[in-house]
Amino acid sequence: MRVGRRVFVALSALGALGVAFGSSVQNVVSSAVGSGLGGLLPGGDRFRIYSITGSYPVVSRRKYRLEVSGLVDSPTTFTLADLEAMPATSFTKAFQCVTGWRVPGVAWRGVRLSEVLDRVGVQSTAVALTFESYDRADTESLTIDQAHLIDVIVAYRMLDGPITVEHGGPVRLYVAPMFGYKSLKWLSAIRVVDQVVPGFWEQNGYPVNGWLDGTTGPTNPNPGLT
Ligand SMILES: Nc1nc2c(c(=O)[nH]1)N[C@H]1C(S)=C(S)[C@@H](COP(=O)(O)O)O[C@H]1N2
Ligand SMILES: [Mo]
Repeated sequence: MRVGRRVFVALSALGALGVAFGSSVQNVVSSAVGSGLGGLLPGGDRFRIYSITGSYPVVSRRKYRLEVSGLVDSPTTFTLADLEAMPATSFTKAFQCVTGWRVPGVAWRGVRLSEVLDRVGVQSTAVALTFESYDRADTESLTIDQAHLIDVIVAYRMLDGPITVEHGGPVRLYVAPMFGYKSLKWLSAIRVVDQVVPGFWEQNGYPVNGWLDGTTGPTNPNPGLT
């Protein structure tokens, strides 16, 4: 489960600043770009801030839009206020990157992805979702079944505040049962499609099904869920 040198070189060619896979490089990068509130946590329990593009797309809370389209009955564009007006879910869980770093006790709040899907009406031919980012670089995928897990959320709060721009705010995906790369930042669009389309990290070698326990599926629901 590692991204090879070829990929790292490709990323560098793209001007990647925030993505590095050697731990020493990674530490340099995380201190260089800052690590938000995670930086206040003791010891090694800190977020590394990742950005494939080397910069952060800045989208204001007022201008933020989430477009949901594809195999749905009612294609819908959600504002942040729309998302905040929907039933909210909050829980706390460790955030884990596949490269080994881990941040315990991260608080999240958002709306379940299943709730968003119910609003637009997923059609019977749907198999998977693809996710797009305002960075126009990262993409992700989930099967329809994975998208209905109760701890897969469209998140608008993290670490007890609005999600900061470096952490993917105003809105990011948070796929609690999977490694961090599934939790796409700066979420701009969700398309309901008829096949799984591997996302950016998967095209570079990470498993499409990024379960934290390395097995075939979640073992137990998130105990911290409220
Ligand atoms: N748009 C976008 N989302 C992304 C990434 C990225 O580079 N760009 N990196 C992923 C990876 S590998 C991880 S571990 C987490 C890191 O989240 P953080 O940057 O908030 O620490 O974001 C994920 N989502
Ligand atoms: Mo990651």
